[in-house]
Parts: sequence; C-alpha cells; structure tokens
Amino acid sequence: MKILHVADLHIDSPLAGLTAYEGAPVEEIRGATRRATENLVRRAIEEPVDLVVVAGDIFDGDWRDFHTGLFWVDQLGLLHDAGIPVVTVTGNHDAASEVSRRLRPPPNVTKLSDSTPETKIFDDLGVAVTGQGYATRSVTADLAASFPDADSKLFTIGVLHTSLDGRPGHERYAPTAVETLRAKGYDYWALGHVHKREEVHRDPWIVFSGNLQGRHAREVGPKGATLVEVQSREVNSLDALELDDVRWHDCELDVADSRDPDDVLSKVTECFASLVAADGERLCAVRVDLVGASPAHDALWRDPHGFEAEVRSIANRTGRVWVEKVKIDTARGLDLARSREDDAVGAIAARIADLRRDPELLHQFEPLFSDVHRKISADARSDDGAPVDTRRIGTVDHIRDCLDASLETIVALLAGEQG
Ligand SMILES: [Mn+2]
Repeated sequence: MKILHVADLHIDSPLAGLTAYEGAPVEEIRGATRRATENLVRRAIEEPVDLVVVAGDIFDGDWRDFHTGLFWVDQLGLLHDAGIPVVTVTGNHDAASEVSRRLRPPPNVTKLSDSTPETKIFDDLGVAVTGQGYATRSVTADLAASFPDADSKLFTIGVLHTSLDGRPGHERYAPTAVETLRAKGYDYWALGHVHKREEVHRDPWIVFSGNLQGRHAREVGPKGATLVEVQSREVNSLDALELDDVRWHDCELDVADSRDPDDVLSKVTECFASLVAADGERLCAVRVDLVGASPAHDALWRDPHGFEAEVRSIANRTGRVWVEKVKIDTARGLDLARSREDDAVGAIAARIADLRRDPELLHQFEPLFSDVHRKISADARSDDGAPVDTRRIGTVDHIRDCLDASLETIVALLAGEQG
C-alpha cells in the first residue's frame, strides 16, 4: 500500500520578492504553487497511491476569488477519476475562520472536522486516519492530546497541523510533544506547518513532509511530499518526492580573489551554469550573496544597480534562472581605522565613528524615520519573508547601521574618483 503525505501547499500564495525585471519569467514564478500541486496529483496517479493525506495549509488565506478553489477542486477531481481517496485537515492559514468562500469537493475527499478529533476508516485498505483541523487561525491548545487511541487492527495515521515542540521560524500552533503522539499507538503521524522536511521520530514515524513549493529565499532546496510504503501494517520505506516547480538557491560566492567586477561576473556565470546543470528542467530562483574581503569591493559598491543588472542579464541568458536579489556583503581589504585623518576617506570615517559613539547626536536623526513609522504596517516582512522588527526603525542601533552602510557607499564613490 502506498500513502502520499503532503502539507503546506499554500496554493496561489505569491513567491516573496518577485521582481518583474525585463526578461524575468514572471508568469512561471507566479504559477509555481499550482504547478507543484499538478506535479503532486500527476505523481499520485502515476504511482498509483492508495491514499493522499493533506496536513493543512492547502490555501494561503482567503481566496481572492473562486479561481483558487476551482483549481484545487479540479485537481481533486483528477484523483477522484483515478479512484484515489483524499483526507484533509485545515491549518492556521486556511482555518475555518480564514477562508470565507466554499466549494463542494468531489466525493473521494474527506475533510476532517475543525472542532473535534474525527476518524475516517478505509475498510478496504485496513487504514484509519484521525485528525482535526483549525476552527480559528491561532490554535494554542494541544489538539493531539484529545485524539483517541489507535485501533490495533488498523494501520492508523494521525494527521495534524502543528508546531510540535517548537521549530524556529514557525508560530506556536497546536503545540504537542513527541511523547504525546507516541502514546496514542498510531503507526504514522502526517504533520504539517513546519516548512522544512523532517523525520522527527521512527517507530512510530512522526514526519513533517515540508512544504510542497518553496516560497522565499530562506526555503531553499528540494521541496515536495513524502511517499510512504506500507506492508502488512508496517512502514516499509519513506521517500521524499521532489515536486517543486521553482527551486530556491542561496548562491553565496566568496569573491576574495576577484580583482574586479568582471572577475566576479565570471564566478556568477559559473554558479548559474552549475545550478542549471543540476536542476534539470526546473526554474531556479536565486539569491546571489557576494562575500569576502575583495579588491573588487569598491567597484561593486560604486554601482550596485549596474552590477545587479549584469547579473540578471547573465541569468536571462541561461533561460532558467531568476535572480531574486543581489546582495553585496563584501568587505574592503584596507582598514578604515588606519587610514589617515587628513585624507577624505579618513575624515569621513572619523566623523562617522564620532557619531556612532554619541547617542545624543544620533537622536537628532530620529525624526527622519517618523514617516517610515507611520507608513509601515506592524506585521511588515522584508522581501525574503522574514518579519521586520518595526520597533527597531529609527532607534540608535538602527541609525548606526544606516551610517555604516552610507560609509560604504561614500568611500566606494570616493575611491572611484581617486582611482
Ligand atoms: Mn501553517
């Protein structure tokens, strides 16, 4: 018997940081969560699997219109036509309170209750699936604690959207303990919510399948679903299927030995070529991060936008790489503190060092940020999806960081004039 465990499809959620520059494969990126869902359904039918279990966050939130729901019901219909049953629960993103529109799924689909643990039994398979979805977005109770004990005659699957005992970067929803899950006597726990795939425990298996499609630059590497093979009520094997349509890569390049931007660009070209060679037909979403104390530092900082455009142009030529962002995190070889006060660079560096040391002076800059405070929302995220600590904006610490960044730019510009 084959069971396909999937979670966190987030259908129609935008991939974060989508910049529509000339030549960017915008449509392909926009449709990535749908293409991954199609890959999932196609694979389920090809295997074929006997059951699909979905552990929440099918949707990213309320549907903008019925297109999202129609797409999902169409995909479920393909599974129906292939005779494959599906059991789903909701998660925090698609909790009952969050999704206002409804469409009737085909009869092969069982959506377990959002208010109490519910069990669906498949007599023909000898399988029981127990789970509970989310009535509201923020479920802080241990839902698993009130799941019934397993029926020892059936292969029992628990399905739950949960942060378990806590995972970095994931909100604490329906928290529970490995020990609580073990004590239920189930054979397999199909978990959702944590986007990084993890086999938490074996005997019994407790597994996060991870999300189906990476959504931002911190969700790198293969994404997909977990194929579980069961023989005489024992898990025989687990297989991490790669079903993502667009794959995220963090391309950190040490450019310490690059003499100038041309040198750096040849490194970028090599990096893109190896990604394309490794990833088959898949589109690569790439964050380029240049690091190292490099002789090319000043030239890179002098015209970061021009450099970024060169990188994007190289990406366009591969036809399969989309550049999310180019970060220039290089350092200058020379030590600013040792440059002389009487040259321009040294004078500016000394002035900024004075400012950094004097909180009274730094406070004067606070009004510059009051507009930003008014306009930014409290739950703002940076373009890589990380939460922005809005309370930090305009603080002395933040102003110091701004000064450091402006020093880099000024020195790079001056070095250009002198050179
Ligand atoms: Mn979730």
